[in-house]
Amino acid sequence: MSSVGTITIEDGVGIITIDSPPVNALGIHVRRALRDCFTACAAKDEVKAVVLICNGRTFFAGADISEFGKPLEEPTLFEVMDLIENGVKPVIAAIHGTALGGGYELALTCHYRIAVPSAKVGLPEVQLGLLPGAGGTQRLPRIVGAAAALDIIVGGAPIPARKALELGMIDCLADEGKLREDAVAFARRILAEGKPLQRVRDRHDKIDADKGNVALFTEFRAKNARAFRGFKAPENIIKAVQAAVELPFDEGRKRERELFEELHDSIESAAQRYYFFAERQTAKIPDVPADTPILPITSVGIIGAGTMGGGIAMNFLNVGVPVTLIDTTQEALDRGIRVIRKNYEISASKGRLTAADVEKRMALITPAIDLGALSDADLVIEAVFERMEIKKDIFARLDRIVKRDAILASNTSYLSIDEIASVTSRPENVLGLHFFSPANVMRLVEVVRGAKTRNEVIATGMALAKKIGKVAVLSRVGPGFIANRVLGPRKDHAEDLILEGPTPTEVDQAIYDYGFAMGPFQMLDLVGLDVILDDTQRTLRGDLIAAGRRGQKSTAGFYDYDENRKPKVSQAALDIIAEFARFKGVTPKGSLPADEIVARLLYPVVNEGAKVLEEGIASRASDIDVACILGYNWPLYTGGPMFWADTVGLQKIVAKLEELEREHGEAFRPAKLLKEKAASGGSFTRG
Ligand code: 3H9
Repeated sequence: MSSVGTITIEDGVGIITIDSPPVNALGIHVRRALRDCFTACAAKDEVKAVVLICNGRTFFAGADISEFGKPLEEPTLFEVMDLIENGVKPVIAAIHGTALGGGYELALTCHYRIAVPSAKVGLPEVQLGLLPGAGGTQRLPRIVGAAAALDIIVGGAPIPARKALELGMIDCLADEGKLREDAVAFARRILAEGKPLQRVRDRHDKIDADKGNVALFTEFRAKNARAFRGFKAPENIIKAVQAAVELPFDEGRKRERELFEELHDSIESAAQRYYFFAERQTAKIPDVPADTPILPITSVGIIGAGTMGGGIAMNFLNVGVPVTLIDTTQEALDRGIRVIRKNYEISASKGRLTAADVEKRMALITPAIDLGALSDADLVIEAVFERMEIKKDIFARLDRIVKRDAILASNTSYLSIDEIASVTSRPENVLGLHFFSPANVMRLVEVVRGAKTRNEVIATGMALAKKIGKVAVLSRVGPGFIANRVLGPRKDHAEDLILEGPTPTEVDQAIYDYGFAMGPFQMLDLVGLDVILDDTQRTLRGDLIAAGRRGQKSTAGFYDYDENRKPKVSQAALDIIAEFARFKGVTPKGSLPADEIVARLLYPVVNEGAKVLEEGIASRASDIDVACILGYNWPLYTGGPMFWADTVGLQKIVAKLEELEREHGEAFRPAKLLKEKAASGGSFTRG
C-alpha cells in the first residue's frame, strides 16, 4: 500500500484517508493510493460502505497541475473515478478545506457528499484556461441544471458549503471539527436505511428541461462576451455543458475530453498555468529563508489621506488592523475619511458588506494631524507627493517619533528607497511598499528592498501583503521599480509612433486587440494628460494641454468626449499631433499594420524586462510577468511580457529590435541578456 493512503475500519465502514501535503493534489501517488485503497475496500467483506477523507488543510485541491504536459502515468483519474462510481458499496466524500477541480469532480463520482460548514467546493479550472475535464461539465449540470452549472464553471469561484448544500452540490453538512465521525454516522444511516447508490451520471431530472434550449447558451455567450474576450476556456465550457444537456453521459464525457484536450494544448492555458505557479513563486526569495521571523504588525500609520493613502488604509481596515491616518489639515482628513466611508457604503449597497461591517471598519480609523500620533505604530506607510525633499523631511521626523523597531515604508512609485532611508537612523527598517491605484482594489504590491533593508523587514512586508489579500513582488531599488519601469517604453513609443502616421485610434485598437482593456491614449485621457508631465521641454502632451485638452476631465484629450465620456476621433487633436511632428522634423509615413504596432510598442517592454533582470531589480522573469499582469492588467492569457516573448521567439524579437534601432536609434537597442538568450536558444520562462 502506498504511504499516502490508509484504511481503517470502524463499525463496518472503511475510512480511506489520503495524506499528501500540501493540498492533496491528485498526482500519481495519490491516484495509486486511491486505486489500491478502493480495491482493498471492495475486497473486504467487513467493509459495507466507504468514507473518503483527507488529512491536512484540505480535501483534494484538484489534478496535480505540475503533471500537465507530461506523459500521464496510470492509473488515470478516470480509472480511479470509474472504480469509485461503479463500485457496489456506497462511497461518501467527506470534505473539509476546498474540494476543487478534479477534487470536486472526484467527489461527484462518490455516491454522497458531506462537508463541514467552513468547506468550499468548486470547479476553478477556467482560471487555468481549462475546463473541468474529469466529468465535471457532465455531472454538475445533472445536479444543478445547465444555467447554474454555466455560472459555476465559467465563474470558477469556490462555493461555500451552505450554499453548496442549497444547490445540491453536497448532500449534508457535518459539524465543524467532527467531519470523520459525522461521515461515518452518515454512512451507517445509509446502510441502515438501505438507500440505493446515487450515481450522478444517471440523473437527468435537472437537464431534461434544457434539452433543445439553444437560447440558454447563446444568451450566456452574448451576455458575457466582454469578459470572455481573449480567453479560450469559457467557450469550450459552454460547449461541454451543452453536450451534457444534449448527449448521453458517455458521449458527453467524450466531447468534454476533446474540448479539454484542445484547451490543454493551447498557449492560453499554458500561460494561465504558468501564471498559477508564477504568482506563488513570488513569495520565495532566494536570499531570504522561508523561516525568517515575521515582525508583528498590530497597528499601522498612514501618512496622506488622499486617494492613495485612503485606498491603502482600507486594506488594513478590511483585515481588522487599526489605522492612524495622518494629513496636514482637518479638511483633508475629513475628505479622506468621507471617501473611505463612501467606498464601503457602495460595497454595502451591493451586498458585499453589512452596515455593521462598515461601522466596524470605520471605527478602526484614528484621524490625526500630528505625526506624534504615530509613536506606537508598528508600521508607518508614507503616501504623499512624489517629491524627494518632502519624503526625506517626513522620514527624518518619523525617525525621531516612532518606536525603535517600527518599520518605515514609502509608497513611492519611482524614487530611491535608499536615499529616503539615508535620512533615518534605521535604514535596515526602511522599505518600499508600492501599491497600485486604486490601492484597495489592485492586487499588486511591489515590496522594495533597500540596500540595507534587513531580511525580517522584507519578510514582514511580503507576509503583510499576503495578509491584506495582495500579491507581493520583490524589487530592488531602481527608477520605477518593476511594473512602471517595464511598461514605461510602451507609452513613450506610442507617443513617438503617432507622429509617424498611425493615429491614436489605430494604436489603441492594436493594443486593445492584443488584449489590454484600453490603448495607451485612451489610458492617458482617462488618467489626465497633466498627471505626470515633463514641463522642462516642449512635448506633445504639453501642446495638447495648452489647447485645453487635458483628457476626459476636460472632455478633450487625444480624443473628444461626449457627455457620456464616449470617445470620438478628434480632428483638433490630429492637427496638434501633425504640428508637433513638423516641429520634431518627423515626416509621417502613414498607417502601420496592427502586428507592427504591437511589435513597436511591446517588444521594447520585453527588452526593458530583460534589463530589469540583468540589473537584478527583479529576481526572476516570472516576477515581472506577475507585476505586469496585476499592476497593468497585461492580458493574463499571454502569460505576461516575458512568457509572451518566449512564445513569440526571442530571435524574432531581437531581429525586430535591431531593425528598429537602425531606423529610430538606441532606444530600441536589444539588452545584452535578451541577445544572449536569443543567441543560445534560451528562454526567460521555460526552465
Ligand atoms: C484540474 O483539476 C483538472 C481536472 O478538471 C481534469 C483532469 C483530467 N496541483 O495556493 P497555495 C501547490 S486542474 C499542484 O499557496 P493556499 C501550490 O503551488 C486543478 N500543486 O495554498 C503551492 O505550492 P508551493 C484545479 C498545487 O492554502 C501549494 O500547493 N484545481 C495545486 O493559499 C500551496 O498552495 C485548482 O485550480 C494543484 N492543483 O490555497 C486549485 N494546488 O508551496 C488550485 C496548489 O510549492 N489550488 N498547489 O508554492 C488552489 O486554488 C489553492 O492552492 C488552494 C490552497 C485553495 C487549494
